[in-house]
Amino acid sequence: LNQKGCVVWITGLSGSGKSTLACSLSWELHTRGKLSYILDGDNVRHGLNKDLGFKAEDRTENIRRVGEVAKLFADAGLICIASLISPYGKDRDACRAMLPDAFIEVFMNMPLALCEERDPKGLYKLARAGKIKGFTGIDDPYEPPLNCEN
Ligand code: GGZ
Repeated sequence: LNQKGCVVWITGLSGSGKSTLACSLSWELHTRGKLSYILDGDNVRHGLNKDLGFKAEDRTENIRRVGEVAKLFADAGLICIASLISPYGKDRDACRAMLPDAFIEVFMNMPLALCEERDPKGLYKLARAGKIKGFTGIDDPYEPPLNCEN
């Protein structure tokens, strides 16, 4: 395998297009003969992180575990694409610190109003109705990156 591993960390609101970008990036890399693997918040939360919810400590632990797994993939020589809301700057920075030379942070800079308009899973509607509490961007924080690579 003739490639150096790295982590591409995609952060942004729900519905901002993280998974779509992860998927097209993975395909583009594939067509160039590069091996990649996607770790998606929504998927990882069904397995490895199914014990975690959405309070601040749980999100922090979610990011920490995915960061550790992403590092393992990068050490193995893969391009690991992590796609999670990852709302807290300090949690993203802790992941960056694990791979200081091989961490590419990509910010999906999509206005909340547009994410909410798309609302692909109807979650914003539920959050506005008070049926989901602590939804990122509605009644839970999102800290935009200050040091992203895009
Ligand atoms: C944010 C939530 C919540 C709350 C469920 N807040 O658009 P989705 O559905 O498919 O992606 C969201 C996903 C977020 O998981 P992450 O692991 O990326 O979040 S974090 O990095 O903050 O740990 C959304 C769904 O889970 N979802 N409840 N309260 N998103």
